[in-house]
Amino acid sequence: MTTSIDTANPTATAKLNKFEQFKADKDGLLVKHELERFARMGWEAIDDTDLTHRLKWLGIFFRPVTPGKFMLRLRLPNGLLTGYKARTLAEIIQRYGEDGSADVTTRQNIQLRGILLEDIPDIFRRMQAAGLTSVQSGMDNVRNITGSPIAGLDADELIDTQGLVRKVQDMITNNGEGNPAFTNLPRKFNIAIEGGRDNSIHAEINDIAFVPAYREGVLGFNVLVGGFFSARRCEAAVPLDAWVPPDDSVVELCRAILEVYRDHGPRVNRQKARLMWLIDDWGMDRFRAAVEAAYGQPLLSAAASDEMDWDKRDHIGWYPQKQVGLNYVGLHIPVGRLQATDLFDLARLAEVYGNGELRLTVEQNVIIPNVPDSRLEVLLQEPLLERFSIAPSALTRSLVSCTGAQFCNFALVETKQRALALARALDGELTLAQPVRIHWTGCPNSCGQPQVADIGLMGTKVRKDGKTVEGVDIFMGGKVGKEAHLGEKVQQGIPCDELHGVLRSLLIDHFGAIPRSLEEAAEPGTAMVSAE
Ligand code: SRM
Ligand code: SF4
Repeated sequence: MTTSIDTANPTATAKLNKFEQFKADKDGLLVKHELERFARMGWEAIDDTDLTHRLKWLGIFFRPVTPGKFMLRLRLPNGLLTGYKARTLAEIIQRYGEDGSADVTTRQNIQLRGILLEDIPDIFRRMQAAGLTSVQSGMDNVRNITGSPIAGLDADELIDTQGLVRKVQDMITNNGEGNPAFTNLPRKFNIAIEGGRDNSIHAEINDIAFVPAYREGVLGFNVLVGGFFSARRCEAAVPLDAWVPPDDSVVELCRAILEVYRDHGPRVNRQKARLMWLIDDWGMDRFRAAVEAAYGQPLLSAAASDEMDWDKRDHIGWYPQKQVGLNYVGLHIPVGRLQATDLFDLARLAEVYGNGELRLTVEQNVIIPNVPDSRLEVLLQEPLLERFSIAPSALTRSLVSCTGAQFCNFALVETKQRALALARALDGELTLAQPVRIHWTGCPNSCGQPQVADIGLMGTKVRKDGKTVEGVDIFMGGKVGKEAHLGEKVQQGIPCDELHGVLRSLLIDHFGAIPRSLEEAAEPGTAMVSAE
């Protein structure tokens, strides 16, 4: 059973769990005013709740795996970056040498590593000067808001979401200053605004998703709500039966849904606190009526169907834009990991060959847009593209991985390095007619989205030969793009040292992979598409 909280007083629950208690004691955002003091004190002297929880309201994550070296999670609405911003981030992590790196995340965002708390005041000043913020990016806040990474470039796009995504972020964060109206949600919250036809941002796994739809001939968005993954339960979003035009109505509807969730969302059990639990408790009719009341005007019913009718694209390679003579170039970043020198290089490429813009994808890759035809060939010869390829091999191409044991204390297994090594080894052994999307996630929290993958691997512990070893549960059947649906667990408890053989068999049996050894022995004329 869930407990609703008093609308007038968001902390008036009958029974407060530890998280609700510390939020009621002191809002996370308030540590903003203590950063200079924290920097002088050193992390060891900071109050434990401030250190391990409240700092996340500013995007500063204490990492128990690397105590003293913090992670900084940014907000990059719609995955938009510029060369100038990338260079600012590179300068920040450059100072930390081998400890400093940056990861492109599954919410088309960036997380910096190796950060020292004493540097935070200066880092925040530099970020502010570059138009960057990390505010409200962790804990019970709205995460980075996603949109098509080729918004404004795609000839087939229906709505350019860049401005709307930015406006929604500005509403939620008070233009990056921090907004106490939305810093005490019952739990984390995800919003996606899709303007293209291929569901590029996994609309179905967001708490609110806007998807393009024509209603009585007018283009706008149908609204889905309640999608989420958690260790306890994973659900695809369901229709709110609402349609909004592509204007400030989107911002207002986000505000209304967030207010309803903030004021009535369940707060007793954190495993049952995401938006879908409120919808379950109330039923959709009551939830919709409450949203309508907060919205302040009648909601139009949804359009009969949406316009997401394409298979999902991965944007790796180069493609002409809707602007004649311009192209976007999608670079594959292996498991999203970047070093300072990579960020400097990407900034340079964006400025020399494009118009200084960079875009990030939820597949943890980078796009350089606005490259004129005349500069494309030279860009493709740049040494960086040998590592960040536009034509990676089939399994490496679609590989996604969460942070895993290297930095995340929830992790049950190491993910990124293992994922890459296995994908490369299998690419060397097999040919595939099409990429197979393999997603790794280090624990049941599912940050690496194994449920959207062709093959999803979720870290677990396994008993083998009397010892506890790293292993995975295997998910299959995730479908993305049009008619997306979530995959299901098909095998469990596979020790990681047996995974190579298991994956090889799955790829052969279910995805038409052909061992290169057989291919080499085949008769001439039976050529297959190479995975490389
Ligand atoms: Fe996540 C918690 C990393 C996307 C579900 N996630 C965490 C923490 C913060 C745990 C921690 O404190 O160590 C991880 C930080 C590790 C680190 O040092 O990097 C973490 N999550 C990530 C990232 C970096 C994975 C990646 O490598 O890309 C992604 C950052 C996105 C961003 O830029 O904001 C990331 N996390 C996701 C997603 C995918 C998505 O949004 O599409 C999910 C599933 C979708 C969802 O939330 O509904 C996800 N993360 C979780 C959960 C489970 C939430 C729940 O309701 O139970 C947790 C645990 C929690 O919040 O208690 C979690
Ligand atoms: Fe950490 Fe687990 Fe999320 Fe991976 S899935 S980043 S291991 S919380």
